[in-house]
Amino acid sequence: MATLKQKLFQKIEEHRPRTTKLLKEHGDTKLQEITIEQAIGGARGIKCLVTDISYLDPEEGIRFRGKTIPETFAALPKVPGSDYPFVEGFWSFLLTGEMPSMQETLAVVEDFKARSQVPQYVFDVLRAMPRDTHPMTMFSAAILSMQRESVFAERYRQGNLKKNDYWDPMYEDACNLLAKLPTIGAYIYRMKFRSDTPIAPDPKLDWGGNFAHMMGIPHPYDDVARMYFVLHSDHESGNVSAHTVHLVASALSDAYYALSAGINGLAGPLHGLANEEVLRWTQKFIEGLGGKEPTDEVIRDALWATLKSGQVVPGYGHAVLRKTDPRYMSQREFCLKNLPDYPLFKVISQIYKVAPGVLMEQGKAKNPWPNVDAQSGVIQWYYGVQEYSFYTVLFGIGRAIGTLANIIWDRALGYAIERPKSVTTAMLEKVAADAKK
Ligand code: HAX
Repeated sequence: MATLKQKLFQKIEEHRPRTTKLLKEHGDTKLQEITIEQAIGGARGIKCLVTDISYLDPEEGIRFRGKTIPETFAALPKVPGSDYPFVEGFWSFLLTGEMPSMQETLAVVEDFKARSQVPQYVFDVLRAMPRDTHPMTMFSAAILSMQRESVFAERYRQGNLKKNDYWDPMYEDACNLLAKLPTIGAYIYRMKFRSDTPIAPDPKLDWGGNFAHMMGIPHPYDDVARMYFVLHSDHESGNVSAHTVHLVASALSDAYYALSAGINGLAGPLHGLANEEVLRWTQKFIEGLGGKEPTDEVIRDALWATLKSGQVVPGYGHAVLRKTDPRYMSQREFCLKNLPDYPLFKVISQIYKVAPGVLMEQGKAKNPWPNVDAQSGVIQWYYGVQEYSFYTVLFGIGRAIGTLANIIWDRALGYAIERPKSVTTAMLEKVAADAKK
């Protein structure tokens, strides 16, 4: 049986001629025209990134390597006794585009175990930080602190690494880093929020199962972890975290620098931190009810109060999606099955009923429907993770899977250092005036 790395290499060699041909024979073919609105408005919709790992259709939502979320979950090898798949198998699938067999998946599980030991200095770094430091800051710092381990940086420094081989040490860094992230995340949680009582990893467990074990939360939290990490892994390349990882790595910064930077982007309230904001908003709303049942009218008023104070409604809207996020639906289905009568879930569902109408009435948001973050916190809360500042770390562990898979392929296909062009406002004004003539 070929190892994942050998299989990946075969896929890379098969793929390379496609990229070379596009560049050499069709490099000057126009992809689209760019408007002033796009230049000022966050490069929205500008097609200037290439990835085969996932694609986000505005109506349908995400597909991983061509598969929808339900198709992905259905096809991946499952952890024995669980409804959810091995995250390790998903990693293999994202990297190669081929669904791994159980045997191939278990080989990745073993490979990750061999790479999973976190150096003591990482814990020392975390312990040296003030205990009230945000968990995302800790997570990013822990990743960055391990940069000295980078195989890519070391091999590049040695001066004999060829461009065609860049993907190889990038693969090593990505696997070494990924294997350690559950331990780091759980350590931050237990250190900060469980009276500094870290739990050692269990070498018998898979990546997701071990995370649940180290969090100290029994089954079915292991399934929650597996589901959560897969759902949050990738959302094509233009979102802030994925784009940042890609951008930083394009300078041939290694995976540690790149992922740490991406995590910093994920920490923004318009991106990953929205899941924290959703719970903050909802809990404040529930407190304000003073024990009364929320009616649609009360929810409507609270949403309007948020909008009128100039804030966004967290968990709603999306830069690309134009319908309810299938990642939201996937988590909603989990809630309907496992916690249908949980009061917080009922409130979240009621907000789902009311918020789109309010946002449509306000008329600003192009997408009034919920995104992934509107539904993820309630599951954590139900299983006892009620410290919502931790939620984005969970997102970050998942996001690492997609972004690291991407930068391995970036190096394999020789993608260039990223360098979009800027213009001045006066230049835009001239273009606008010339267009009117
Ligand atoms: N509440 C209030 N106003 C909203 C809104 C919301 N949920 N979503 C969009 N708008 C507003 C925008 O702020 C913008 O207002 P201005 O014209 O005054 O600037 C206007 O509607 C048009 O924005 P848009 O084109 O629909 O949305 P963008 O592509 O600019 O932004 C965001 C997409 C996700 C950032 C946006 O919808 C938002 O702020 N949502 C709330 C925060 C959130 O849930 N973020 C998580 C998104 C998913 C994700 O990345 N997860 O990690």
